[in-house]
Amino acid sequence: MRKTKSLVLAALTFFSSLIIFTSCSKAVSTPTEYVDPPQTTVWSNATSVSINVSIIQAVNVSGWEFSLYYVNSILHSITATEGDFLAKGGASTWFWIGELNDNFNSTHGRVSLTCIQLGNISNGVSGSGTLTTITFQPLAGGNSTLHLSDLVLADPGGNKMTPINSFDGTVRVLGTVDIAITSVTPLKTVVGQGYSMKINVTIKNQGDQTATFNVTTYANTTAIDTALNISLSNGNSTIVTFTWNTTDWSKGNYTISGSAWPVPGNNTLVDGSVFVTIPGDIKGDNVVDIYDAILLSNAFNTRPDSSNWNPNADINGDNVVDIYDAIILANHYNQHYT
Ligand SMILES: [Ca+2]
Ligand SMILES: [Ca+2]
Repeated sequence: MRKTKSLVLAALTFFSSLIIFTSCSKAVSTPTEYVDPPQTTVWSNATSVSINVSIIQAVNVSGWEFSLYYVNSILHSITATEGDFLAKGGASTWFWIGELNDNFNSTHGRVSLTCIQLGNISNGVSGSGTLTTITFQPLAGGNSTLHLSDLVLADPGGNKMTPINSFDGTVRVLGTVDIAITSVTPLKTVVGQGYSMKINVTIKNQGDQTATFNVTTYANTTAIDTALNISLSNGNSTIVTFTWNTTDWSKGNYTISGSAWPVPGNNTLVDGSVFVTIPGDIKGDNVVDIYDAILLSNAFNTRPDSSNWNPNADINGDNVVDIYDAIILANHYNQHYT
């Protein structure tokens, strides 16, 4: 048993050494271009962000060329400058920006660059260095891959070298989060104690990235209802309907507000008030009497799309003023409180 284990261990050791040796020998012989650093993080309101494209394990290079693709809703390419690599050979160099194009296609921009040694060159450049520094302006929150493509390395004889390894990079742009409650609308202004009512809250994402947040509605300072994990893309609005069950709430006037959390900035709106009273007190004057009966009668058989709809007369909140509301009113007739 022990012998078998030792054999397995020996075999594993042999194979891992083989893998390490193979990958090392491959890495040493293959020139590799990479976005440097592999990941850069920047705020969306920064004026610019620069990244390098660098090379290692170069051998006898006299010219290089590549394209780099980026997400054009996240980044705008501003400029590119030559790095130190090819100038290390001592000869003059010619650096050419073939393309700084935000609109390569509907989603991506492309930077295409070329650099060669000038004159009658016998020796290229070996080793490592920076090929170029590319500067972008961040546009909006999100991630953009920086994809290296169409890599060319040439020797002084004008021969193309292969293979070339490459490693892409990423620019992560942190967008601004700006969630605003733009309206808080209680769907009735008078509610019978013990009944439920709806509150519509309109929320707008004024930032530059999709945000996920929660919204809580309040009566005075006490929470009514919370909607969790609302996801809203930038520039868009949504209406969330909350339910306020007034059971266990005292009679009286309440100021209604909505608040988004956790988000930075001013995200609370106080808008509208609701009077909690005896069921049937449609008028909201602390007594159920003939005036309330008249208001109910005026709205009898209506629904929310009716011209004479009175949401306060829909005492049980089922979107119709009918006999059931009249019965509730009758059951509380002549009741009052101070
Ligand atoms: Ca009344
Ligand atoms: Ca009703």
